[in-house]
Amino acid sequence: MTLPIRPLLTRVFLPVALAASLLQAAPARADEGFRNWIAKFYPVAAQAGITKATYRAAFAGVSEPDPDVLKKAGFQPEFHTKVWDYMDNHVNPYTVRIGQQMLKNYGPMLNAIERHFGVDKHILLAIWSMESNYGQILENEERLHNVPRALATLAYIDAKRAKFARTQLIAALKIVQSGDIPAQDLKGSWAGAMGHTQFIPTSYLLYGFDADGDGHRNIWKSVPDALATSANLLMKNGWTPGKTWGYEIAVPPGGAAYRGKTLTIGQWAQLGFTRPNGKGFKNPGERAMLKMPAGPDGPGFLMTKNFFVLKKYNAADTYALAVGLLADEIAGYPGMRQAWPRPEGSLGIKEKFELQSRMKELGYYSGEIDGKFGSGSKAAIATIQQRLGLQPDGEPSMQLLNALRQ
Ligand SMILES: [Ca+2]
Repeated sequence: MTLPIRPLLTRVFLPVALAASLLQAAPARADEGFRNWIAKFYPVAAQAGITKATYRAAFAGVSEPDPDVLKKAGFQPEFHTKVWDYMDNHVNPYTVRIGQQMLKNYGPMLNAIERHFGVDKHILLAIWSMESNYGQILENEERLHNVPRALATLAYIDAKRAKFARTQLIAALKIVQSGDIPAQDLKGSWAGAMGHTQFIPTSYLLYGFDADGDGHRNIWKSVPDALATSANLLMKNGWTPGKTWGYEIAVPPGGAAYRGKTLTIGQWAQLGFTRPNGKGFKNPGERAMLKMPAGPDGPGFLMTKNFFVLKKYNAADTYALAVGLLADEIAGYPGMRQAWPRPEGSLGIKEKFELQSRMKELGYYSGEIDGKFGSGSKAAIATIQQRLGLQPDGEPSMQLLNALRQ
């Protein structure tokens, strides 16, 4: 499956422009409306047991909607990216190397969490990487939002997300009231995902876990608390200890017709599905679903129960697959054997690292060399494309890399 791609301009700049024009249209009235919204929401919060003192603390100094939330509502990157680009962004030499470093740094703690919850520590490291780049995004103050303000903004301006935002806001207020974290430290993404493992407030209330024993469930500052909270979520949603998430498989001719079907591993083997690493299957009685995330011409995977537990974290197949593949590589297994069906002229992961290094050498790019093409890399590419007289779509390509090699 090739996920729908929209041109960069509508993806990034249009919502910004729209949001900006909305703000410019009537800033004073918008602020007043927002303050009224906060005042009117208090009785709803009070019904959920939120005290006036908690409410005041949560909204101290908040008088305007969060402008960044206005910009970002309406833009969800995961749904606009091709599967191989998504995998490159998340499963690459950088994320594997840092994961293995963290495995060393936090070895005893990870072993303790794995023993307590029965959840594979490499899976927890992969989730940590996926969610916050091993905590790195938490160091970027610009990306951290006051969670009650962000959620109130969403509830106020975004009709589609209002129900979600109101529910999360109540949960966020309960977190403030619990004393686990001071109100001014309740930071998260524009949509309320918080801490090292990016829990939304309702999930935090369900699964938050104090692993370092200081009496607080602190997923913002405590790596043990954050990873134990993820392990708790997976355990409570049915993670089977000691089992994998699935297997990469070579699909026999005609096998793609079975996409989405669930059979036992033994039945798949009888149909001619094999492991590209040449190993046999364990657990022939285990049931598994055939997934081919890049379509009938791409590699296949047999997904076992734990894959579907990973989807409790994020419902996208590509997310759960990236967690599984990254966990395997952090654990020291070789990566995928089969190639994604990339169109001719597009870049593989090695070329992406090279392109970033060259852009950095030439002064177009100042970010991390991580193979990840986020907005910084894409803006740099568009600038170079413009200089070279190419279509400035911001997409990395062989044409661009060759131009920079000269
Ligand atoms: Ca703690």
